[in-house]
Amino acid sequence: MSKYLGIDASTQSMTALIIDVEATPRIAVEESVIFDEHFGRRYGVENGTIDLGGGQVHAPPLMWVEALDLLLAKLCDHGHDLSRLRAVAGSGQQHGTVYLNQTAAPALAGLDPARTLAAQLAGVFSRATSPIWMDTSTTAQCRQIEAAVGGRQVLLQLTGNTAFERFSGPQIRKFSQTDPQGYDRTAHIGLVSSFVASLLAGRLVPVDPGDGSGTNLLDIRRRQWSPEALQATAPELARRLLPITPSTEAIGEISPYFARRYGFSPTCRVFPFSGDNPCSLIGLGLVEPGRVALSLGTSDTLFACMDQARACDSGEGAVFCSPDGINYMALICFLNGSLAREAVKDQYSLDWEQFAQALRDTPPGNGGGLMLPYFAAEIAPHVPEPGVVRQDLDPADANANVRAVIEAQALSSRLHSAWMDVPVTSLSVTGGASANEEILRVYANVHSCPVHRFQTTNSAALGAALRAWHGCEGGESGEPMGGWRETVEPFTRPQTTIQPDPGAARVYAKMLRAYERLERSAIDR
Ligand code: XUL
Repeated sequence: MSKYLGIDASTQSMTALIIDVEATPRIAVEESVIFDEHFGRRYGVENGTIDLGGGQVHAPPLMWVEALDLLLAKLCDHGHDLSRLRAVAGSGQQHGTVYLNQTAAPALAGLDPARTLAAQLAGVFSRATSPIWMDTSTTAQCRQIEAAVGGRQVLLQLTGNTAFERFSGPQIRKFSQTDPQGYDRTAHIGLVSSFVASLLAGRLVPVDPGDGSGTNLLDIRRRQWSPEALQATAPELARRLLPITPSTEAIGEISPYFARRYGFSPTCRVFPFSGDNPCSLIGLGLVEPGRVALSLGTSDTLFACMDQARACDSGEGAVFCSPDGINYMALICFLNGSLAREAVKDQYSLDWEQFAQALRDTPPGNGGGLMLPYFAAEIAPHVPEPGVVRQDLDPADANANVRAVIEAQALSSRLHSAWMDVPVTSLSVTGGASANEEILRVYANVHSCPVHRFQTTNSAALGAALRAWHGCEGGESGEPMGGWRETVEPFTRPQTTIQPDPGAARVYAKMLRAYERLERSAIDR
């Protein structure tokens, strides 16, 4: 058996990617389920999420359950033989928490292949909706947790991160405070990643250090839950969290439900799921310190591989464990990613081709026109309330506004990644918007470096599939027989490279300061 499956449970969709390593290693299959298309009305989601107001953004975990059945049924309908899969691993949107009652474990263990997952699992949740990474409603809980561990610096040193609104710990604390009965009914708390892995394994699966480091609960150097952070977050949290499991070790075999219903081999192994960004780190081949990547998805993230957990003092950047089991990753997350691009596209009634044409028709620097694209509250820089700011930019000029939103995103990615202290000599790009070459040209010029694009824009699902392959190649001691470099190399050869234009790069070097001043004045205000 030479095929490996990666599943990415992201904000707006669930994707399956199969690699075949039999002869020349290659991507054999990519298939997605878009949540709004299938579940929009029934679950009341828009862009895969439910806006509950006051900065609260949730998603229904039962929708993810249904999406998994649908995704696997689609693979079978399209003639893909799942019995050839040797192992599966996955990735999930980071930070989102899933709250399960005591019926979850027996329900997972007794799944009947004649019925859907959703029909059998609708009753396992102690909270109907899961707060996700776009939720900004927990500022009070962030400060309380920092104070309870002995201060912001103590939490930073311990977990690698200051408290962030979207991280799981502050979200769990808020739930325990605002719905104590619901919290009492909660027997287990998982992340999106560990929850989807639990469905596949037919039992509750622990969190891996990659995704665990996005909780404010993990001792980042020991790669274990931190008793102090758990204590500071919510009552009796330790008994609600399963112990952390290493990212590189299989957690068991696939549940008989999937073997009987979709034809998986009963010996197909399941590896822990990790976060989408940590899996993208692998899927883009960042398995040694020094290289930098950019993901243009629902959120935009810029990240780098590091050999040490170097924390960000300003509280803007995050540090996670790499699921390679060795390294760490530095990450900066911009909430106004594709949602901001789409907002501008829709405001001027453009399609994506017209959006790209607008970039072709306008000059680098936009004649001095600037935009702060805070269509929603922003993570980096920390902007708690939405509000778009325009400077020397005519709101009626569609082309200039298109250029302004992309230039703002690219300039901001340069400004806010300085703390990583990793020289950006090239950018490996992924995510839906990386299909747009004009957008990438702006990034190449702003960062004054080549931008590489790869065979797939689904690097998180690819990274998950590569993790499954690498895990199966491990010897009995758990030591990988082939190194990570050999695993990722065949899949991470650039397909296109966009070189920077020196003239445009000079324009942006100047513009960066003007953008920084505008950003600062808006934040101070
Ligand atoms: C990273 C973050 C987002 C989510 C959604 O910290 O919040 O990138 O992982 O993809």
